[in-house]
Amino acid sequence: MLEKYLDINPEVKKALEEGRPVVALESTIISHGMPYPQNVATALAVEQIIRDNGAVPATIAILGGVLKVGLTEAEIDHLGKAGNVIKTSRRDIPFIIAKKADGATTVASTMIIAALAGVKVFATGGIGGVHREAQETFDISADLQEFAHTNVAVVCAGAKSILDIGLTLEYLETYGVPVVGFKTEELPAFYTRKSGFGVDYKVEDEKELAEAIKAKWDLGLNGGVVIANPIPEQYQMDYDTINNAIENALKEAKEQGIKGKESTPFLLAKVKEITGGASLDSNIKLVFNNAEVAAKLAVELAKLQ
Ligand code: PSU
Ligand code: MN
Repeated sequence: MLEKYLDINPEVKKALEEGRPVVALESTIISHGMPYPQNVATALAVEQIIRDNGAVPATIAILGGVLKVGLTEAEIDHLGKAGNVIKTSRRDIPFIIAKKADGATTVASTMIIAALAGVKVFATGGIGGVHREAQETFDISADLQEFAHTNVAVVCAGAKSILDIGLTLEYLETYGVPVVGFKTEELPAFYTRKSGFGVDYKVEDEKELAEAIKAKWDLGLNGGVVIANPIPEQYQMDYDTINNAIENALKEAKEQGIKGKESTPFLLAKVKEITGGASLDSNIKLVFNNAEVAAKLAVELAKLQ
């Protein structure tokens, strides 16, 4: 039945059958998170980093209504260029299938498709969360509910301050989602290493992380894990520069009445524009850093199976 919907590329399929490490990657970051051509160059470089660290990359998207696990270079290029690829979260998946459309998967839908394929580890830049003023707007990313249910470990660079980081952490706590700091006690804030918020647990290496994740799922404690990996020191942005840019982006979004699924892509593009591209450079570097940790985590998890 699943085969009707799911197309796992031969290399990924073989790795999964042999119990070798695989790392999932999302595609909204390609279509809506970064401009062309940096989006495509980044996606391809991330795949290479995953290979260099001993795992097989599986970029996930929906193409012509088929759930794809593992894309070709041409398919990644198409997602990066197309401009009409639909941002696809949990609610959208069945309709993108029925319409035989192209969908770029968010963290939530990438987790769903990764879990269907049996991929346990996923690397990205930033996850969605509880937006500022969510008390009024109810804007809470579907990513958070996915973490509550779906067994995939996601390496990210913490929560961006376009979000309300405190409320995002409260939400995750309520749903039993561990927020783990990779070699840090402080939750990183994407462009910067510091946020002023702590993590639930600091882990020292990928092996300890793999042991905790295995124990969680062995015990039937279903759901994802947020692994917060700080941007390398040399690439982090100046705290005030980035926060001013975010404040201005939020103000503009409010003035223009941006809401729903448009909100996150709008804010990311605005922040990039305001910082003159510096935020894009940081964004690319932190994704590379996350890919490396995710690959090493997948290697450690494979050893424990
Ligand atoms: N944060 C980023 N870059 C991104 C996203 C978030 O720094 O590309 C994307 C991810 O795909 C994430 C999605 O799952 O935005 C969240 O969108 P929303 O807030 O509409 O759920
Ligand atoms: Mn939202």
